[in-house]
Amino acid sequence: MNLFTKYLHSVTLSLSKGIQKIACLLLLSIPLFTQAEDGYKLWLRYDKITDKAQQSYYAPRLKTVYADLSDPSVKVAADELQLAVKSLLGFTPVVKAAGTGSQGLTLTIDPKTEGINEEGFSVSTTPKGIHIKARSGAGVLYGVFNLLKNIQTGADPNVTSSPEIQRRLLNHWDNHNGTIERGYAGMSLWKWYELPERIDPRYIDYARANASIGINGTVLNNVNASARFLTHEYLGKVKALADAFRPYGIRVYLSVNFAAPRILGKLKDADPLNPEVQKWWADKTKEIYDLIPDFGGYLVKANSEGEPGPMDYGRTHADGANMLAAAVKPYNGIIMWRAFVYAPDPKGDRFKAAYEEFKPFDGKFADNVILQVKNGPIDFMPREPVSPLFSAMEKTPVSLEFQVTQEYLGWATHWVYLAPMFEEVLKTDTHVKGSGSTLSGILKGDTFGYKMTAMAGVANTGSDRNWTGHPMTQANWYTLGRLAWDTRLTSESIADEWIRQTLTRNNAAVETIRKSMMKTREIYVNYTSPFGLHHVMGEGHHFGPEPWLDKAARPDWTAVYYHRVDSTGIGFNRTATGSNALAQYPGGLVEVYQDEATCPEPFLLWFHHVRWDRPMKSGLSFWNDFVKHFYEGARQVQDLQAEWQSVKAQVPPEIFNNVEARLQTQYKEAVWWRDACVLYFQTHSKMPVPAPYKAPERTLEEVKKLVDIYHIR
Ligand code: GCW
Repeated sequence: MNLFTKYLHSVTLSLSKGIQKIACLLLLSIPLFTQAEDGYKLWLRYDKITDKAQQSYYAPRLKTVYADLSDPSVKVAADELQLAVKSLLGFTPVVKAAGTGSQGLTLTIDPKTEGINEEGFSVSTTPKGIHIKARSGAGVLYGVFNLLKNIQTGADPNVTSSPEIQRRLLNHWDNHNGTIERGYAGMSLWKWYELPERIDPRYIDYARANASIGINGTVLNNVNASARFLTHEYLGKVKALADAFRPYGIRVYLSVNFAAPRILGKLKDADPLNPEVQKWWADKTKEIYDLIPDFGGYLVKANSEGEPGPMDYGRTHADGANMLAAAVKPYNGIIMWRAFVYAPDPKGDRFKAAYEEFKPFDGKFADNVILQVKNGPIDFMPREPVSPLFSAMEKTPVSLEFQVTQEYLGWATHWVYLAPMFEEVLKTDTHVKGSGSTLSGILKGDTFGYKMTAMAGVANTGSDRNWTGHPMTQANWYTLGRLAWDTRLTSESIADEWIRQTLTRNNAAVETIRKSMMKTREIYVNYTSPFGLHHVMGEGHHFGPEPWLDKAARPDWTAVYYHRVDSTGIGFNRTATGSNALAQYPGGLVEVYQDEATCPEPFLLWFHHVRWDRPMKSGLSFWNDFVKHFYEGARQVQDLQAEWQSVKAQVPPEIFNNVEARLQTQYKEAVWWRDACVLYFQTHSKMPVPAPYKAPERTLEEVKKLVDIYHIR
């Protein structure tokens, strides 16, 4: 080898070494660029089916799909099947025109199908095939998603089902600038500046996820509504979203600003009895329906927390709602009028406000108005008794608003599975027509014969890759849809199916995770608000403990207004000797709560001022039991940590790490809650922290400083 060839040789060698290095680096970095299981796919992961019996049962039946693709919902159902079956069973079904074969999966719309309602479906298996029948395209789509769920959970695919509630909605509190009121999972999903031209593929995944759990409506914007959403420019953007969601059976609704005729229309007022105002709404509504023929209607927060409303002009809620109802009536639209209304009254009881405001108008609302009521009388606390309005409005349909985003339940760092809370609310016996009159019976229309029914949840979604920030709280979005479809479902069964589709199908791991999930809400209650303590969170941001808060812009935004602590005890007397809010309930429910001796302990401080030395069921004094709950609650977060560690090998690593880290934060914050509440209430009870618990090492003054970190003052 001469010198030159030697030189060439070494150059090539080092070059190839360099290339090798680059290749190695590239290989190593691939995982950074490919998508790990990070939660983006939600419960639509369609993890491979490994069970041989299942494979051989489903494979022949799913090879061919017979469907009439001219219906847009059937078309997306067939698309979903292709995507899902490829992933579940490793092949892509062939889609053929309807009626050309007998073996395989048939998707049929038959408006005369009996035994189901407009959105219901039936899935039935035969020796050679599977048949999905429905009265509408949306029904077919729901049937397909139900089948896919049952394949993944190993359940019987033969199901006939219809939704119990007609309108099953997400309420987004999203603002036009991309922020989300009480949103903890990033920014808004809606990229207003890109719309209407660009449809982010994420909108389609959002629609798929919702359709898979039966959600059929979305209110796109915050109830503290900017009038901007009603401009022609924005309506074009809303139309683009409505068009994208329509095949998935999802209608679009808007929150409206009651003063829009003044703000946008430059009218002198927004008085609902002013004919010019009425005309403005009629014209605006026509403009909307010209663009979006199936537009759902308006959601309205009026005369609440500073929002404009009919009372600004001496009119009533009924005047305001009925004026808007008349505008949407020609198009079959509806008005969802929120009952979250409470005037500041230092001597009053906010608990009573909504009932006092709306009860007199029962029967005075137009027939396309539905009153939207939060589950509890105050505001989405970790545990509330049900709002007395549900049993009070016999002639006005009432819908339920849950909060899926965890404004008062630890934002996106605390693992709280909300299904047990939703279930507790829905199964509450209101006693309105004797015992057994559950809240779900009222919502479904059984109790008072409503023609219109609805259930809504304030969304916990955002631009985070995994949609909800905390991977485990995807289950809360899932729950909302499932329960609005079927209020009889149990929290356990919902958790089970969610875990099997989202995290793992390993039975032992499913059981561990499900058991953890089932405990999370009570654990949160234990370390933040045992025995019905409520509204003791940080001012404004509503995070962390601030039970000492005694001054705010309104008295009913302080903590002391609610817990009424003094040297004798704690709790709000809402019986006849106190605010008498209890009297707003039907007699049977009054009986449940009115006697301190028999009132269920989880609701004690909602209705009674309880003495520190009151004996509890546990045998402990109230003070000792109260303190015990804070300590045990914080300790139980450590149980959750250990249980989560035990499923490490069974869940996708990125999700595992995410939850593991959030649990560390949760523990830290649970201890913060514990120390803050115990130290503060102790200044009133003057009683020691009972053994075996050790008094917090930090002082109350030290703990008080922590909440300021969250204040944006
Ligand atoms: O819970 C309170 C929230 C407000 C919210 C309001 C409401 C949208 O703190 O942020 O405003 O309820 O439900 O209208």
